[in-house]
Amino acid sequence: MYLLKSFGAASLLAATVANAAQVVLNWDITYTNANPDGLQERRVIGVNGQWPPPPVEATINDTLVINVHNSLDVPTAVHSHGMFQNNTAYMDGPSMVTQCPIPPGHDFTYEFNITQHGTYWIHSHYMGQYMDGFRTPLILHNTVETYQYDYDRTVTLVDWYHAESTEGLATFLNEYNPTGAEPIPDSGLIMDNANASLTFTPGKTYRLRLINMSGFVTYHYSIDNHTLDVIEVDGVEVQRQPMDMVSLTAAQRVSVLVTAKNDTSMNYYMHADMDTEMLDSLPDTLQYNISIPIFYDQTHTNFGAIQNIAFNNTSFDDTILQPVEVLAAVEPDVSINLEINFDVTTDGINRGMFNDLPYLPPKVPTLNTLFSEGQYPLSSEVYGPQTGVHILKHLDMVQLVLNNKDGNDHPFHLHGHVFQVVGRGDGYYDNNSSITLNTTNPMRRDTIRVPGEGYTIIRFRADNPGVWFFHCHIEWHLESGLAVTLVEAPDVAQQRMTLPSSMSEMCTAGGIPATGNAAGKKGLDLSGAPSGVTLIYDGFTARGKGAMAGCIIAALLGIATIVWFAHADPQKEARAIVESKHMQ
Ligand code: CU1
Ligand code: CU1
Ligand code: CU1
Ligand code: CU1
Repeated sequence: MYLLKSFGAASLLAATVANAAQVVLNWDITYTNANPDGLQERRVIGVNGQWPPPPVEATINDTLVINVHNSLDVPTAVHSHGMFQNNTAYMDGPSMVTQCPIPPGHDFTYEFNITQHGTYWIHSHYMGQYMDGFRTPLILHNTVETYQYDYDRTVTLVDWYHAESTEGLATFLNEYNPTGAEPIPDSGLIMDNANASLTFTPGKTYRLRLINMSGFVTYHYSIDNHTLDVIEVDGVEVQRQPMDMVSLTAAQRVSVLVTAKNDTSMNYYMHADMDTEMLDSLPDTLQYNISIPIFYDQTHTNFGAIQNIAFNNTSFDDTILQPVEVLAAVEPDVSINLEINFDVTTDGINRGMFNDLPYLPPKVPTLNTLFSEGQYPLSSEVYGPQTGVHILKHLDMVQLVLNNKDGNDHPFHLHGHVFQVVGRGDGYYDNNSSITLNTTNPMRRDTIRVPGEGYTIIRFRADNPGVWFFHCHIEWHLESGLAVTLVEAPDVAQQRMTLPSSMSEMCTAGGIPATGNAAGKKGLDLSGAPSGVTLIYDGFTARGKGAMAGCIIAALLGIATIVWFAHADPQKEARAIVESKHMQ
């Protein structure tokens, strides 16, 4: 170090480069079996025969290389959640957005520079596959961390299903589920295990990196009798903010500093409580509040009193957090209103959608279309009628107004960016709303809770040319269509990037066209592009239509019941008629 210093700035630069490592992971994606809740063994998706997949650690300026071999019998795709992927948009991972999925038996290498630090995660971005276990923390260290702490621990939270995600999707995206009731998890897990624990050394400070890797539920997190000092959300460092509890929607991360007591006479519990408001039914078999011990002293079982803090989904207001790196919000150049709702569509399925149009994946990945249909760099038609494409101009300040007409909260995630959250509240936001926005130094993050029948306003600079998915991170909702595609500065993307040839080879291997518009054709011939899954009746409100579809199906079920009863036992016919009337 002394030697280097004496050589001056040039050598320091050399030293920085020399420190930047290549972190190479060889991942064979495999099925294996696991029983993490101790209730039921099931097939899971792991890495190199292991489950859970290994956590990934790297340091800013490193290069991350993930050599993937797909040993599953279905395609896969790997997303590093929260990475900006500046100039490597094609390494982002979402299937049919920035790449063709990796076919069974095929290899693909993800390689990108780590330009960020903080808490992230890596997960499958192919259908609901990450709920089958293909998800793991991605911890990125800074060269010198802003906050001081003695120990760094990762605490993952997940919802756990005994049924495979394809089974859950088949039940959820089904005409017999007109209200869109989501599959209810069977368990909750802290650190992928029903019997995990942590150990605290007295007086030491712990950075706990909380990651909600769930497919569905929001968790409220607390530790009895300990304060949580929030220092990071979604990779953005914030001014130290003491809290009794923090909430994390699916895909959110929060780092907290916790200082251990100078007393080993008591051990304490940490708690992760599911936000039950989002569950359509509350089975007795599900343990909603999960707790694991933090041991100060493993030789005794004296536990500090369990604090019964009453949490709900508004107990933790993340919008009060202030990023360490101050950035004021500026007036947007463009504002896009995105209405969120759920409704039964022409295919008989209750779907989530933006602006009355559910997302349908195109026949060619949108990024491939961007590169191959270069003559239409600033028109959205080539991307297809139902990919929800919005073209963003390079360097515009973009505002998304998220108006949630659904009664439930939804966690919205933007790929390739963090955004500023300048407003959030109840009701519908429009130009006439007299709301004072927070423009001083608003919180930035990559996944935000949008309240039920409320709004959230986010802003970001369109400084990252590429194709970025924006969607609800509840896997059931994403798969039903609650997504749009932001095609950002396509003209600049074409100048700056070239798709690696391995990407077209992968499309060909999977029988997917590597070039062309959303229909796999040239120019503006979009015949055959996925479309036509739309709202059913005009003139009804969304809520009315959902209720109407529910009534029709209830009536059909009622009639079926009458027929069945009549055949099975004529004496029950009268009762069946009464029941069918009740259902209507
Ligand atoms: Cu992401
Ligand atoms: Cu994600
Ligand atoms: Cu959602
Ligand atoms: Cu995504």
